[in-house]
Amino acid sequence: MTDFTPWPENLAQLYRQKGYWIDKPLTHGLRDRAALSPDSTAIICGNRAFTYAEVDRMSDALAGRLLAKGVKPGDHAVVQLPNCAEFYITFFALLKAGVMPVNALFNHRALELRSYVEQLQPTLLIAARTHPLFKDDAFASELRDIAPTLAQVIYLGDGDPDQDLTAWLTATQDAPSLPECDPAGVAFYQLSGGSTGTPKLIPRTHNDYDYSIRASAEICALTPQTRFLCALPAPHNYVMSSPGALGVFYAGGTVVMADNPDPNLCFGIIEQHGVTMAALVPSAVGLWLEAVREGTPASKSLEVLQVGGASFAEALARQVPALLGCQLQQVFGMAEGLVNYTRFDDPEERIFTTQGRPISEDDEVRVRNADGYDCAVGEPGQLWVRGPYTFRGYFRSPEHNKSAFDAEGFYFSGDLVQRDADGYLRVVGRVKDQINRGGEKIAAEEVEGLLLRHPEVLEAALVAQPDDRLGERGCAILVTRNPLRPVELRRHLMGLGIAEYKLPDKFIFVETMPLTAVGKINKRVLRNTILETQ
Ligand code: AMP
Ligand code: DBH
Repeated sequence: MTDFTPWPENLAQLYRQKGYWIDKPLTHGLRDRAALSPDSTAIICGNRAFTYAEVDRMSDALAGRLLAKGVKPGDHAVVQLPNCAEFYITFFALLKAGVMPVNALFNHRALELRSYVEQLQPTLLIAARTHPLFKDDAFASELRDIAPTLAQVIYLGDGDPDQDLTAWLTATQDAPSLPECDPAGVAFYQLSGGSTGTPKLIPRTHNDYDYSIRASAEICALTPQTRFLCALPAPHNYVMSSPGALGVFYAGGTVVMADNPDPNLCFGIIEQHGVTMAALVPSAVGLWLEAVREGTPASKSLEVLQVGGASFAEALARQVPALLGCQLQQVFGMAEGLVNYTRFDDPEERIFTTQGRPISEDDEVRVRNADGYDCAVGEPGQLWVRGPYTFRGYFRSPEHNKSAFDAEGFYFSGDLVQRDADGYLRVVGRVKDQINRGGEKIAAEEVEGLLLRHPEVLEAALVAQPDDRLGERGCAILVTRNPLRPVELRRHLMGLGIAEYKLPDKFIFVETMPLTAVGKINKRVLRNTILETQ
């Protein structure tokens, strides 16, 4: 079972030749900025501000102390922090120490964390005392049973300086000696929205991720004057790298943190800190537009609003410049790699009606019909892609990799797209068994598996139901032995430790499931008949 599937040598060579892969550690942007403009503000987090020099020094300190405590280059870490400056400082520290983290979302619960710990067998866990699972030490001990390797646990907000993250960030010595980095190797694991029973991990290398960040920073015209609002969960690939916080650090700008995208919170932060750019999912844009319609003045400083993560209705897209007084940029990306942007000099029509075109001229995008043949321009088909920052295999998932990739290493994202003559894509549907709930992805199979663990549940299917606010919501359709109440099923799922956003919004009970010719539950029929009538 491979941890990481490398690109074939001929392509790796091409990517270096073209200057995409520059064989530098992913921390080089921060290092360069700390040298060039040490006193510029890198992060604003509540009433705290951190300069580039401070972020660099604090991440050095943490890296040095971790290594001194026996954490080794090549080790894995599981990190779960809220949206705060420490999230980035910790990320840089781990990369500097050669430790490969996965950054769990803050709304992940026991089930997700157990899975990451089980898969990665980390030596290090960094979590927050404000998270319900980490109020005391019980869950960390449970995780130690799953991964006996887990020797070091540090908490944000712990009373004991020996295990308090903030204390570990304070330099006690001069710059520590740090290990050499292999830029062709894995930097960290990104989370996949997934469509299978267990959450899949995506190995991202220094070279590939760094390229996507540099190129994104250029496409999005970031400068040291950029003030970027990070109001989506910080570990999300979108706000990390498209161009996200890492793009902003590379360009020497400022990342302004917000807990969530609520306009009541964000409009004030934007005003206070002169935010110039924000990244949102469509459901949040809906709330921002509504706030302005109801009389809240739009921000004067905001120049660009990025929208991505889920389908964005054209009617809403058209309202963005008029109501929010800024440019719209549509972003269609995936933690697995490929990212598309509309460009600032595109005609408005294109910005309103497409999800952009790929970052790189060497992103090889194929739109294929169900038989595997290339589609004509404009014809909807399956999106397959390979390129300089699209991964080549999930972490230790040989079976799944067989179906996710073709023989030439093209990755099938599960999206249905239309491509125009200029390479601009429009996302028109999906074949993966996933619910996109306001940008939060839910793998149907995972929730179905958990529902089936209830003794009264005989059959279970999770399907997407259109929703005005979220775009889609999850609807569980069930055959049960005896009548059950939704509250019992919710309690059952929460008892298994599932993240709350994965809970079905609705439960429907049926006598029998419609089946396909081969005897699988026919979700198309469920969607078209049962949901239509509810
Ligand atoms: P993930 O696997 O969690 O990184 O999610 C990536 C998926 O989100 C893509 O494969 C799409 O299904 C969806 N997605 C991302 N951006 C957009 C967008 N702008 N429009 C429609 N779907 C999107
Ligand atoms: O939804 C996503 O995963 C996503 C959206 C926009 C993404 O990973 C990205 C940009 O990089």
